[in-house]
Amino acid sequence: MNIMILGSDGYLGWPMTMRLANLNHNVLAVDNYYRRLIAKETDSEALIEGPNLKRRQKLFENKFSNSFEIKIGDCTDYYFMSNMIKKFMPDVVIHFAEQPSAPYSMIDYFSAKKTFDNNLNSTFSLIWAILENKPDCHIIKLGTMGEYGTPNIDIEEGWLDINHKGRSQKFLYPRQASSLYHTTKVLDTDLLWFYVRAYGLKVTDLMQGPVYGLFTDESRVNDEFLPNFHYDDIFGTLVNRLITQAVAGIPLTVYGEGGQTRGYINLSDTLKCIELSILNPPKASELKIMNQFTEQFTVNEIAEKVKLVSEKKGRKCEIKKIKNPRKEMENHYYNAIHSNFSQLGLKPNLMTEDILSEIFDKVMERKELINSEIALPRVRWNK
Ligand code: USQ
Repeated sequence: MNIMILGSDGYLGWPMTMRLANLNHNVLAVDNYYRRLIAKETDSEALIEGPNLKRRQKLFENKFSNSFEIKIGDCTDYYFMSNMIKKFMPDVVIHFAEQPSAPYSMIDYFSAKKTFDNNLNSTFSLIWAILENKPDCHIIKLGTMGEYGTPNIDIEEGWLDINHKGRSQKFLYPRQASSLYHTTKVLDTDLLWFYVRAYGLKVTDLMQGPVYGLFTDESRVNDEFLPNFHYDDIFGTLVNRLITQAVAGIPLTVYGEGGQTRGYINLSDTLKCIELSILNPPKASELKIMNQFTEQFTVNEIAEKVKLVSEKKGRKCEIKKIKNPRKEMENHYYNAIHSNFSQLGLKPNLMTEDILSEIFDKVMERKELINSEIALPRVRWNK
């Protein structure tokens, strides 16, 4: 297939680019290095950051004898997107090209505005470029479990059957996000759903939980192929952050009571889920929504797991509850359904001691490069 990946330089985009190229698809890798730029601007550089796409392409070709094309540009620019789609005629577009950080979106007006403009306009220009040039293309959009928030009822996969005064209808499951970043994902879903209804687009919207890890079939071959790895408070996700803190010998930062529950997924399973989505496209005029995580934990449970791995390696580890910089529920009901991907055949890589230990060892090799100052929260929701 012709597969276009928007956001190919990212934590998920880069491993996905290599995987699909190795599965012999024609892959077009698209990025404008925006995440690298805002990471620099906020003093949040990654612990592991590969070279640019051009240089990675060379390394990849040498090692795997496969290749992919590259286009550097801004996905919010309709003309850029439209020309690219007209030329490449994708069967599938995977849309990762969004500002991915909740804390970044909450720094100030300017970071909020950049998040809003980038995330909404990349989706909007993609929709129109597809409508006008390749309307049967399958759009796979990365959404987030955070769109649902933490409701006091079970979270279904995208839709909810409502019975009201004797009549019933299926609606999008209610969404109430707890950061501006997560809210842009809610708005994306609404936009896509409108264009699916109005013009018959084919869309898969993936509600993904926090991703962790470093290893995929390709990145195991050589460190040159590792994805970027953030551990700072702005771009780092929980598991990767806590592992890095344990390596650095600083207390693990549990925000508030630590009862916050989320659905987590290993990086290698993210790739598998997207491969399964490619193989199981929606029909025209269908919005498929799948909850993309494999198991749910509280922050406290994850901190205990990391502490155990660290101590088994002889490294003392302290867990410290600190004032929560975010506005979120700290003890709440959480039961999210995630059976669609199992039904499609996903065999999950769960968060075992071995899996955490392998990440720990790789981070340990870079221990001297960790800057403990950026591990502590710098962004607060309450001004
Ligand atoms: N947390 C801590 N200590 C930390 C960091 C985080 O207790 O040092 C807590 C947070 O308060 C939150 C939970 O851990 O309750 C998860 O935080 P996170 O930073 O790992 O995840 P989040 O901000 O929700 O965002 C991440 C990705 C985002 C993705 C989302 C999926 O950055 O791109 O969409 O995970 S989800 O969380 O399901 O919405």
